Amino acid sequence: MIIAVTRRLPVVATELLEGAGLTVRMHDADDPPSREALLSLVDGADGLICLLSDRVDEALLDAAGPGLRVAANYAVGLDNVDLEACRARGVAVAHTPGVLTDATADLAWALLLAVARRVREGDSLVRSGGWSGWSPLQLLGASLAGRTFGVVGLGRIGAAAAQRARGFGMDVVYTGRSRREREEVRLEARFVPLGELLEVSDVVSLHCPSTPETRHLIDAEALGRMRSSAILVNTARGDVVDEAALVDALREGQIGGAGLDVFEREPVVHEGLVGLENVVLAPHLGSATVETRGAMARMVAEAVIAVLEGGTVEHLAVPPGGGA
Ligand code: 8YV
Repeated sequence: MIIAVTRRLPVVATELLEGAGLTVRMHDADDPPSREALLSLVDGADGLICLLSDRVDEALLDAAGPGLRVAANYAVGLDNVDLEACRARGVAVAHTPGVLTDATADLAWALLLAVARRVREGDSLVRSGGWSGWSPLQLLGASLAGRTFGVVGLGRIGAAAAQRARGFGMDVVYTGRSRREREEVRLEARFVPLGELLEVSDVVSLHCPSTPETRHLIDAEALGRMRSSAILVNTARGDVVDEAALVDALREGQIGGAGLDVFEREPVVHEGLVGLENVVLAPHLGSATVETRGAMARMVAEAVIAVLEGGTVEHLAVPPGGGA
């Protein structure tokens, strides 16, 4: 049986798949395949390991043909996969929740600290040779202890980011589709409507999935409700924020700064963001630790093997055969 793998992954994925007697057909590169190359890669495959940059839609399922039984997305987010199309064709869909929680929460905090303490500007100053010594008023940032950390989406990653906020002595408020009462108690977090969260938070950290409801959740109006000193952190999905409105808000000092790991049209970044001082930009590094990417590779390979062998898989968005 053939497993199409759309990118070079940590080697454990290939080892597991080949160890199970499967043939790996890999797009053996760090750059994504063209759409045409992707469609030919999946032709006749029994299983697919794909990335969030690969659109798994009707056309791809057509190109794969009726033998395709499982698609495992190398991500927790599934916004690139047409789940209903997979279900209708009996293609199981797996993903990688859990193993990337801490890595992504750490990255949210890396961005937040870098913005709050002006690490990027300091680094540039030192490297440029223009640093003539420290001075009492040089590159003053913002303290976080005692301030309010606002979480949009208190799922696994949002809760892990909030836990770090508690460790930094911050108060936590959150919003989301539903209340998370156990997490509320554990994190001493207060549930508030989005509007109130935007108004009371010193940091707004986004951890919701990309859905039609969350697209441009943070638009010009939402940005206008935030504090002029507030920092926006996005490690979720780019389209949760209206990037053009964010550029305007940052330029006009409506908010204090932003730490962004995700963008509306990756890998294209709004050129307005690149020129701003109070912004730190990362190239979608949320899950990018050696340990986490290895664990994700193991998880997708094991999911593919389990579906093809009729075993059980922990994290399925669509069950084998499309479900009942
Ligand atoms: C990416 C992510 O998959 O899991 C997600 O939803 O956004 C990340 O883990 C990863 O960075 C590979 O692109």
